[in-house]
Amino acid sequence: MPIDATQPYDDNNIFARILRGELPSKTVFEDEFALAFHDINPQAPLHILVIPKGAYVSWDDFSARASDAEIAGFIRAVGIVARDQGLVAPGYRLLANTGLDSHQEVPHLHVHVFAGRKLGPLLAP
Ligand code: DGP
Repeated sequence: MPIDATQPYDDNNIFARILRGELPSKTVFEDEFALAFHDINPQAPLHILVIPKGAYVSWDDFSARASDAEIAGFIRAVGIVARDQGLVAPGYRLLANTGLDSHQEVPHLHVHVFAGRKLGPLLAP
């Protein structure tokens, strides 16, 4: 079910539980600000999720409330993940679903990194 991006943060959402180590994930990168792991249901040959360590529901929440250090750290982490995976030359797509119309399902900010094939037009018809 898509979530309302204006809802309060739910400490028991699935990505909060991954961050606490209560659920497993196939981690590809971790630092002070971010964790990156393979999506459980990949939509491209490579499909990684990058999440901030802090408790933010969505891109909206993060961009409004996160500190400058958290924002810089998170954006840099996304770039590091893409570079580490060798994606700069072939190219990749970033996506951050936010709220109901976007069909955001997990209420903890996550940036999708898609790569590994020609990704086609930006949006489904
Ligand atoms: P979105 O629709 O933007 O909220 O995408 C949520 C993504 O999260 C979706 O592609 C599937 C992925 N996902 C959901 N639960 C889990 C999980 O437990 N582990 C991992 N690795 N990914 C998950």
